[in-house]
Amino acid sequence: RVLITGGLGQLGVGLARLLRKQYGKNNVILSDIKKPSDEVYNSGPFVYADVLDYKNLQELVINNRITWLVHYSALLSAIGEANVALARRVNITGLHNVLDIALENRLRLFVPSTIGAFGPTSPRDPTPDLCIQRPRTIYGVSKVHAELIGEYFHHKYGLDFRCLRYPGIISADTEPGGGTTDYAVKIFHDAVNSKTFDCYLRPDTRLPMMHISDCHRATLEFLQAPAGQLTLRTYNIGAVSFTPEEVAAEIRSHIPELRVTYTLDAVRQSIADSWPRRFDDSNARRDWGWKPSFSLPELVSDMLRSVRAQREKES
Ligand code: VAH
Repeated sequence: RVLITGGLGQLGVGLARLLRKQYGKNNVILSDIKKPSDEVYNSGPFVYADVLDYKNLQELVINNRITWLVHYSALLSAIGEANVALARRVNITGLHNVLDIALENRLRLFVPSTIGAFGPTSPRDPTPDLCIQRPRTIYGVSKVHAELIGEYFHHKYGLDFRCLRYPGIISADTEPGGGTTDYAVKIFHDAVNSKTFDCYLRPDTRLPMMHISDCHRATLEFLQAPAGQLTLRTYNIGAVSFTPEEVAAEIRSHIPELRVTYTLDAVRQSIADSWPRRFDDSNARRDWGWKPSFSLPELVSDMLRSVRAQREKES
């Protein structure tokens, strides 16, 4: 059975839906430290779980016979820079609790890493799996630590630790939570609602991005990959890579009147400028058959369709 921590963030509910299709509704338990919507309560088991409370987590894992743990609890890039002390507690102490519990209970542990695990001295275009990693955010530092200590637990104690470095994830009906790549989600809502969008990054800021469906499928396929196929325990996964002006141009092929202005946010621009421009994910493609399915045109038309459908429902 699967436990997802931080389940009410951008990714948890959608991943739970996919895993429940595969393994049955009652075999996937969503958890977080806040109250979910009625819809989430009704979609399958939800429990309170605080990754800073070791005993609470240990009790949950044992009482529910958990065998896989997906650890989504974390403060992401810009949010973490605004609260470094909390980001350190959740992203590092919380991770240590989860590692110890995974080891003690012999769980398969999935921890996401990120394009943010690279920094200004990493090769940026493309960024390979193995290279210099000196990130300049507490988020990136904590995720490099997660990669290193997770791989250490794997090699020393045999923990089945698995880690994917996610690009910026683009979703229509779930809020992103980090702040740096989030412009690429808001642009769709603003294009549909007001046909004007103010972007906090420069027009030529290229970042690796991925449709949320590709992210969930990659996570499931990687979790199901036979251990013998994995030559690494941490993999980049790529899909598309675009700039604000490129995604705006693609949206204009559907909404020609879209007007985009640029009001720079220096903090988020400096974070974006330290991140990869494109991912080299050849190891994931070779070892466990990773292949994205949403190109930029497909991502844009799917996002506009979803945002319009949401607007219909709300109106
Ligand atoms: C952020 N969307 O902007 C998140 C994610 C890799 C990007 O971490 O921080």
